[in-house]
Amino acid sequence: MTDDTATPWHILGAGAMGTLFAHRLEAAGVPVVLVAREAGTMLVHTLRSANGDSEREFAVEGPASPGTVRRLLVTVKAPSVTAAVAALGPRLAADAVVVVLANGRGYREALAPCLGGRPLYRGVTSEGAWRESASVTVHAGEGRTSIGNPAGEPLPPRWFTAGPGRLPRVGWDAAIEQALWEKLAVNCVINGITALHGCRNGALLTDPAARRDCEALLLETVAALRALGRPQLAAALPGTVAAVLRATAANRSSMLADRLAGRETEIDYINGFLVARCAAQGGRLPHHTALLERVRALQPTLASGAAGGSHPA
Ligand code: KPL
Repeated sequence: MTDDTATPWHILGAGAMGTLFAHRLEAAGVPVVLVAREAGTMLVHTLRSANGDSEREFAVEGPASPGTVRRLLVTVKAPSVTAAVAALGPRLAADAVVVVLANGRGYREALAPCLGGRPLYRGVTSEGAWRESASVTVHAGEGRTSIGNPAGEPLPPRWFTAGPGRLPRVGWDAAIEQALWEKLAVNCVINGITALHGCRNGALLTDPAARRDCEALLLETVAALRALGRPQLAAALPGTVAAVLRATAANRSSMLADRLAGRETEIDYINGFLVARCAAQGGRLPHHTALLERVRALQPTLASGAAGGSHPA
């Protein structure tokens, strides 16, 4: 039987979120191995936060390194999730736990063959972190992280309580499907516009042109959520978006950060997912569709492996 406290967590994606969780897990006594595109020996890595710098050394494996993977936290960006997990597929233990912590939705079907019947756990986080360099991550703001099984699992499993559940501000969410929809809706309203206007989140409250675009998208998202049978989320969304914009006013959204770094964005997995869901019911979202096309036109067609969160400064 697996000893849950001694089982290492493999973290796929050594970007901002991956390294943030690597530090936090090890600080809680949970062993961690980073999985990068290429195997290395060790990565000496610094986490910079309001409490100062903390340095740790992590083992780095490549996808094809030897050894079994029993616990996998996937922190690569949405467009890279399926290929990254597929590359690791042969190493996954029969009872492996796979948790995806990435913005956006729409990779479940593509991932299913790689999981071979294992459940897909999902996480949602509001932790703010950005990558200063390959060896430094800045933890810009504390947030909450929820993990759960979208197919339904009311109580936290042992792997959770022995692993991520030991971290502060990380909880099991039996209603993770609701949290995923809420996060998707917030990202639909904020991320694309900030990428397009090249502005920080707070400008969606203060800059007239960005604010107009934001309000149009918000109204359309509220209508979409109602049409998709999520009236409570729809009713709460204006307040939720305003609160997120105030709390992250000085930050760059992850999509703006991707755009500025010349990486592929998550637009197809955020606004694209909502447009496709509504289209399947015969609904149209003209503002989301226009944004989708404009952001797609800005981006190179690159595969991205770097995970990120929200970026200040
Ligand atoms: O999740 C975010 C992101 O940037 O991806 C928000 C909530 C918009 C904060 O920046």
